[in-house]
Amino acid sequence: YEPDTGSPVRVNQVGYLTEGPKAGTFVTEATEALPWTLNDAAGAEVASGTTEPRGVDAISAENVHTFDFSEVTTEGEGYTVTIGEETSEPFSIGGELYDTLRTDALAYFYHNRSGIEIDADLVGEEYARPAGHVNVAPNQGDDGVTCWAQDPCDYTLDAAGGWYDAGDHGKYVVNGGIAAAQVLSNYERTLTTEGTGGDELGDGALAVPEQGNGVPDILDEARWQLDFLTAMQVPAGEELAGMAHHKLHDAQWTGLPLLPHEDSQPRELHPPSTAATLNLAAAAAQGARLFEAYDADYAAELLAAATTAYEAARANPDLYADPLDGTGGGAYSDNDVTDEFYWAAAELYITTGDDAYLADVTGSELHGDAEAIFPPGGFGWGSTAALGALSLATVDSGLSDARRAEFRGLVTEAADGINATVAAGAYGVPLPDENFVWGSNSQVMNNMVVLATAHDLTGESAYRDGVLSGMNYLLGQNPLNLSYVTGYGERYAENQHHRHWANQLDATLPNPPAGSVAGGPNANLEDPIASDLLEGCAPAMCYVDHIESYATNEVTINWNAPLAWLASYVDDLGAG
Ligand code: 9MR
Repeated sequence: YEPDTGSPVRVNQVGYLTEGPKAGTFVTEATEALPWTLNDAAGAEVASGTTEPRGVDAISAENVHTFDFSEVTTEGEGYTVTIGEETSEPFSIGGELYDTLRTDALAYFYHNRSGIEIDADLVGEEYARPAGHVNVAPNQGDDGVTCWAQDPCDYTLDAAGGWYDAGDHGKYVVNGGIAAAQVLSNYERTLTTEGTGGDELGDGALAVPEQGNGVPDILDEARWQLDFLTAMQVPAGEELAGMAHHKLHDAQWTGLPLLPHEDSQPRELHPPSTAATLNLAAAAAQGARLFEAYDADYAAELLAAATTAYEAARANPDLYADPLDGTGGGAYSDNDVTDEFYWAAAELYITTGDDAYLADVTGSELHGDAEAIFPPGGFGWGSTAALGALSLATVDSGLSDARRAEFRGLVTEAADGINATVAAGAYGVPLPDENFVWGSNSQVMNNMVVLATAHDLTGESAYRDGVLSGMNYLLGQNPLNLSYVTGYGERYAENQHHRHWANQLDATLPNPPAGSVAGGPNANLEDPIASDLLEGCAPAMCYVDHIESYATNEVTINWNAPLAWLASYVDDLGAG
């Protein structure tokens, strides 16, 4: 298998912000510097320079050069870069490059809602579908879901609603919680950062059924998931009351293609876990403070769920999900919950001002350890402390100035480390070479969130530049010359692993909608297609745009959530 990598001149195929850095990569055998030209849409040369040879690049195992045309600030479309006989894909220079990405990346969540009809008026005929898992045959509903036969309970839960995790129809609390939190943070950033906000995420901004209810649409979207998360709690009076069931999914993996309402498998709750419980506590605590202004009763319900969950987790601090419980749904097992405790305590402290929660943060073995809180390979569902530190650094709370400065210092220290990684590689990826794992694009994006937050906090342009370098990588300046975001760029991923965005298998079904980000290169080749086709691949080339390659090409809520956060950030930059 030889991937079609097109032109060796690699650029961000969407484009470059007028006021930002502008760099690309060229794949060549040549070792000496080469002349490049930037051409406008009519083919006229508007700038020129010489490349910088960078040697053999570790993530592609190819000899590469870089080029930089940051000095060009003339806005336009259809620019190309030419080096010798080779010409890049066309791209724009402008300020308004990311306004549609902001809403497209968020639309992903409505598309993947469970328990509600997806309305053609909101998404178009192609993507409309009946409600999934609401107890209409052949579905079994999530409104009366029973416990797994291997770990029975004597209650059922009404856990209808929420977002489907990914290409599968499972609903998981661990990554469901971080996804909800990052959607909430996308909104919360508009409250804490100057030059953001306006109506871009407000009521009427998104294609959701709650438009016009007086609540910002992004909060309506988050609520759909928060309601599911809180519904996963073990009822009062039961053993483990207040703990959250780890996940809910089909008894067996379902095949592709399959629309949610056509799934006939039994749905089952899997045992509670400390990680899920703390994830719920953190997300619900954050939701409580953001809903306060719109629905105080709901905010109180969320806070009650969060505090109950936190107490339950303290009483059951080591209930780990079974790593072997991976039939019909992913395991999401995690045997270290110090980071979840840190995150939940941080969010509860910000929302309540109760010093006992702050003491849990500062008493954590993670406290002050930038590398443990912000692992260089990026935070994620198994490493959530960063979310707490980012909130403590950015959101107004009862913290003293000195304490606040400590958390800000953690963020900038982490961001400096990430920027060193950006500078070291010819593709400017904010991810160490050894971290091209399952969902690598989300690791890249979460590192970009750290950089962007450092920029929000300090105004230092180097942090902004690191984010934009990551954007370039995601949108085409990479060893595959491919944009990982559907509908963005000239050559983009469009066969992501998904049960009903399955056009590759059934021409009557759609491709993923614009704004869906693929998991990305995974050097561990953890699915049959990847191991068949990609053996021996260099890390950033271990990817195939094939629907069956779930380990390189899936989509999930916890990957689109940072994409949407970043889309807001870069869209705000362009407007500024
Ligand atoms: O995102 C998860 C990744 O970090 C793990 O390495 C992988 C294997 O355990 O599972 C990923 O999560 C998948 C989940 O288990 C099932 N739904 C799809 C998720 C994304 O591929």
